[in-house]
Amino acid sequence: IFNQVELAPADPILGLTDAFKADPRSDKVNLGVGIYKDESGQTPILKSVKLAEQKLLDNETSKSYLGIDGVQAYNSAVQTLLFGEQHQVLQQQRTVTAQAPGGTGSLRVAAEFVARNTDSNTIWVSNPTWANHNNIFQSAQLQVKQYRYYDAPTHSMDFDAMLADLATAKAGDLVLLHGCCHNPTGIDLNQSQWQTIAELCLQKELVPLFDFAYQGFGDGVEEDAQGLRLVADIVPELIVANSFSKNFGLYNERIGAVTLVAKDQDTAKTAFSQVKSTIRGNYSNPPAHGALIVATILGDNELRAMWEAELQQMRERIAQMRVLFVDTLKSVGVSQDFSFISTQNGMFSFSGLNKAQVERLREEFGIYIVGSGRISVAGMTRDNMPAICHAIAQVV
Ligand code: PLP
Ligand code: TYF
Repeated sequence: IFNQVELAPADPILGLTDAFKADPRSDKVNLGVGIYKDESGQTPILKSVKLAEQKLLDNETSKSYLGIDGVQAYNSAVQTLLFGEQHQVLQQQRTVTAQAPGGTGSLRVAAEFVARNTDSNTIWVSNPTWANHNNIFQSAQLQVKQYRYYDAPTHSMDFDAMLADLATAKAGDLVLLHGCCHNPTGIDLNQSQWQTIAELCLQKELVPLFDFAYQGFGDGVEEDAQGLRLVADIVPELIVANSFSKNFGLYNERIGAVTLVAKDQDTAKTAFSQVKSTIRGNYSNPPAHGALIVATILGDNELRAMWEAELQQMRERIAQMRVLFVDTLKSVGVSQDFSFISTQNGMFSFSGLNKAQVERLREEFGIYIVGSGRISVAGMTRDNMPAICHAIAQVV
């Protein structure tokens, strides 16, 4: 039967990493995949994570299975991180959370839960969005539609177009929203836009699905959750798929969670039974290590403060690289305006570089950028910045 199988296309981002690894040039730079690098170009284990792991290693007594929904202390820590201590959706006990393998696993569980248990079969995603969204949702039998989001000529959000497209959605449709640090554009909704989207969802009975993979990489842990919290104040039902790959640097531990907010406690409980059924049919129950790390850090004042400081350091380094990038481009004589990059959020910016320019950067200079022109600013350092900017000066 295997001879009937057709070759799958490579992931546009992870495929680029393979090409990067195979490149023999020693001065190559990977600005493709969204992985945080420190000033020396490494992706370090956070100190708070190492300390938590040591604690776990010293104290663990069993490797017995977790429950289907994972570590309880983790799930409640996730809820507090998402909504804050006081939010009505927690006080009214209409929020349920299951640990899941990374943001990707959380999105997949959420999508499959919806597809199998409700009349909803359509999800709206921004154009552009993270390439894997299509793949995940289609694998879960959802139909994917796009809403306009980005205005390329002005490097800014086209909010009117977003509203116009979502106005054509039908009751029960899901709307994927990036909680913060939109991937790939780095452009987020402001508070009044969040309010407008929340009211539209309420009025048209659309269900927001938040993909929250970068909490703390925009303005701060609490600040980045303002959009989610505001929407949760207004709509009766929503879903969150969050990830700790980036903000705890736990990429290969595969740790995230799927959270449902329902209109009341009973509905939440019943829905959760089906979320667990979905998990059972996929991987039965999640791996423990990542969840125990996160729960240990968030449950310990000292470790939590250490983590927040480390996260702040990552966030501030990226912000510095944005400014340095714009300044260095100017100083090497690039007249094209790239100033918009310094005001965007998170790891990514849409550079506006076209396919041919991206190709030349890779072939002639060993600088790897996603074909769309998306740059992972988190891969820039003071050391590689001059080479990056000189190369861009050659291709624009
Ligand atoms: N959603 C977005 C927007 C992302 O950029 C990523 C990146 O990895 C994910 C989800 C997936 O997260 P994870 O690696 O935890 O599966
Ligand atoms: O967008 C990125 O670069 C990150 C990492 O299939 C990533 O989100 C990229 C592709 C993929 C999984 C993770």
